[in-house]
Amino acid sequence: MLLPVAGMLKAQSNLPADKNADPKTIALYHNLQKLRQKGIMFGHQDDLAYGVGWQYENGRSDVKDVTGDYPAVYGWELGRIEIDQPQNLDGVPFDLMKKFIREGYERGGVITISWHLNNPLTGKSAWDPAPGTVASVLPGAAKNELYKSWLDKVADFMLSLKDKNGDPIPVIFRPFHELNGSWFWWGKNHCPADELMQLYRFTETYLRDVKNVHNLLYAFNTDRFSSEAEYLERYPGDEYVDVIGFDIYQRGTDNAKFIDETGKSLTTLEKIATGKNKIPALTEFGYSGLPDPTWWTNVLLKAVQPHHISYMLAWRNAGKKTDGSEEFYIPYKGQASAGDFILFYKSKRTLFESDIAKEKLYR
Ligand code: BMA
Repeated sequence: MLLPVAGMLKAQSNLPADKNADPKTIALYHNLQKLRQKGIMFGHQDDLAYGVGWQYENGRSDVKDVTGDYPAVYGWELGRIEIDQPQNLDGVPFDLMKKFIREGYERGGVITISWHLNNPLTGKSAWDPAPGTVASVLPGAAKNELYKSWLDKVADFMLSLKDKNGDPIPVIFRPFHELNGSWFWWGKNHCPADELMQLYRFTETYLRDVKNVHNLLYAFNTDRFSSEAEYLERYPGDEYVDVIGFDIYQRGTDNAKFIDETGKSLTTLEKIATGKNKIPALTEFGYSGLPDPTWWTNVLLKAVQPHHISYMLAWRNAGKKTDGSEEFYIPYKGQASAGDFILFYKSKRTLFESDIAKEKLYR
C-alpha cells in the first residue's frame, strides 16, 4: 500500500530502535506506551529464582507469597555469562534463568535484563574502574575482539529465548546502567561522555546488525540525577534507545526527601520521554531491609502515583548473603511491611500479573 509521506514518517518513527525488531517485540513496544495510561507495572529482580529464606522452589515468588499474585515485570541479570560461567554473579544458573524467563513471559509478563559484566581490560569485576577500560573495547582498540566475543555470548543467550510457538521472547535490555555514577568501569569518572556513547552504540549495533538479535528493546538508564542536562549528558541518541529510566534507593529514614527527589526526577524523566517519544520507567528502586512498615503506601506510592511511567523494578531479595549481611527490597510473609505491600498491590495505580495478562502485551 502507498502511504502518503507524512504517514510513512509517522510509521517509521513509531518503530523501536531496532527497525527490524521481531513482530512481538514491536507489539510490546507499542503496548508499553499504551499501558502507561492504565497504571504502573510492578517488577522484581530474580523474583522466581529465590527469596528471603528459599531458593529454586517451583512456582514460588516472594511477591506471590505476600499478595497472591506474581509481578508484571521480571528482572534478570547476565553478569559472568561473558566468562562462560554456568551461573551469574548472584548464583543463578543460566539454564534455570531461561526457564524462569519463559514462565514469566508465558504468563503475560515483561522481561528486562541487566548485565554487570566484568572489566574486559583487567578481568576483574564490573566494579573495577581501571582507567581506559571503555576506550580499550572500542573498535580498533586492544580489547575489542574480546568484547565482541562477550557480546557473542549475550547474543546466543538472547537468541535462545523462545516461546512455546518458537517465537523470540522480547526483552528490555538495560546495558551500562547507572552510567552517571562512578562505581562501574563504564561510570562517569572513568570515561568521557563521547566514549560511553560510542560503547553503547557499538554494543547495540553489533548485537542487532552483526548477530541479528531482533528481540530487544534498549533501555538507557542513569542513577539518581539532578537535571535534564545531567540525565542527557551521556545519552547515545534517540535512534538507539526505547526505554529511559533511572535507579534510586532510599538510604536512611528521611521519607520526605525520597518522595521529593523521586517525584522531581520522574517529572523530568516524563518530560524527556514525551519530547523524545520514549518509554519512561523506574528501572531499579528499593529501601533495603524495609524497616518502615508503611513505606509502600506512605512513601513509594506517593512518589510514583502522579506519574505515567511504564514500570518500576524492585531489586533482588537476596536474603542472607555470604558476608553475613541481609539484602531484600520487597517483603516476605511476616515482614514488617507485608500488610502495607498488600495495600500497595491493591492500589488502582499499580499493575501486577493478573492486571496485565489480559492486556496481551505481545499482540
Ligand atoms: C547489587 C547487589 C549485589 C549483586 C549486584 C548484581 O545491587 O544486589 O549483591 O551482586 O547487585 O546483581
